[in-house]
Amino acid sequence: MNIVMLGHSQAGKTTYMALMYGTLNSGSYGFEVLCQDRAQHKHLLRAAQAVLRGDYPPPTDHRQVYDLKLRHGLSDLVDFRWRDHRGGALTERSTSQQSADLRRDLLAADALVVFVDAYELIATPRGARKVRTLMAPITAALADRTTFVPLVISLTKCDLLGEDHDTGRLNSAFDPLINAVRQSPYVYGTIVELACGPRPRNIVGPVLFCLYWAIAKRAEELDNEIESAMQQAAMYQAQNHLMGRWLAAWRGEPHPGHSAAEMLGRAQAQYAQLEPLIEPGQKLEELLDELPVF
Ligand SMILES: Nc1nc2c(ncn2[C@@H]2O[C@H](COP(=O)(O)OP(=O)(O)OP(=O)(O)O)[C@@H](O)[C@H]2O)c(=O)[nH]1
Ligand SMILES: [Mg+2]
Repeated sequence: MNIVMLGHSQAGKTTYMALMYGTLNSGSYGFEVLCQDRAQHKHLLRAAQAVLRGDYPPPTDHRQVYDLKLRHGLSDLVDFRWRDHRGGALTERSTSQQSADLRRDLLAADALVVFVDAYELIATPRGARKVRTLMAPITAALADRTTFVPLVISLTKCDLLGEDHDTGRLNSAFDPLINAVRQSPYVYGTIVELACGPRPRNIVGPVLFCLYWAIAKRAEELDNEIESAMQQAAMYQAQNHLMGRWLAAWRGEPHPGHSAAEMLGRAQAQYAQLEPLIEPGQKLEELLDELPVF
């Protein structure tokens, strides 16, 4: 699963990535995120510890790709690739290679996490303008999607806003995108207020929202396959009488009893894949209960 992280330079993408890894790698919440690459693992943990001390990472100067895995107990749930675009990729001219790469990523991504500096958005007219320019290509690319994709709007630096900040005003900057998502049968969206620093807030929301939908989608596919295998098993079983067996032999088809057993075996194998997804899926639903879905 490809998760693409987007946002202007300085929006807080790399900071989030590190703190998300640090938080979930420790196994808190019953879920564990693991990075196969030992050097990246160490780098991310060090960066997460620094962020908790209020020490932020340097700007990203090239695209970073992390191969990660979500685990619950002893079950591996999802392998996912997390991409950190260099900031500014979105604002460059549409002829540039980066813009083309971005559109390709937007259409191919299995999940999208868009980062917006909430403090800049609220405090400066420039911040609101930047959000409009950022949202336009995303809204356009999502309208062209014909496959399922979760989308998270991550509002960063919410620790810099007052306790009683105007959430409605913050959210209204995304109305066109949110409306486009509501119209689309393929996109499942949410919006999360984040704080990355010594007093972190909502860190697991964006990543677990994306992974939850991937797991839910897989569970739905398996459920459909099990139902179809069970129906076929019942159909073969109904033909498993003297005349049915004779007809199958006459047509050169397999024994209906064997076909029914094969279909039951298939359903059982699919259930063995579905079963480990049920409990973590329910736990994720509880963890994400507070997030709006549009
Ligand atoms: N107060 C506060 N500052 C943050 C937070 N997240 C990021 N910052 C600040 O924002 C700066 C930029 O964060 P980065 O994570 O490097 O931003 P980026 O989106 O990766 O930027 P590029 O790599 O240039 O694309 C950091 O150096 C911090 O100063 C946050 O949650 N709270
Ligand atoms: Mg960065």
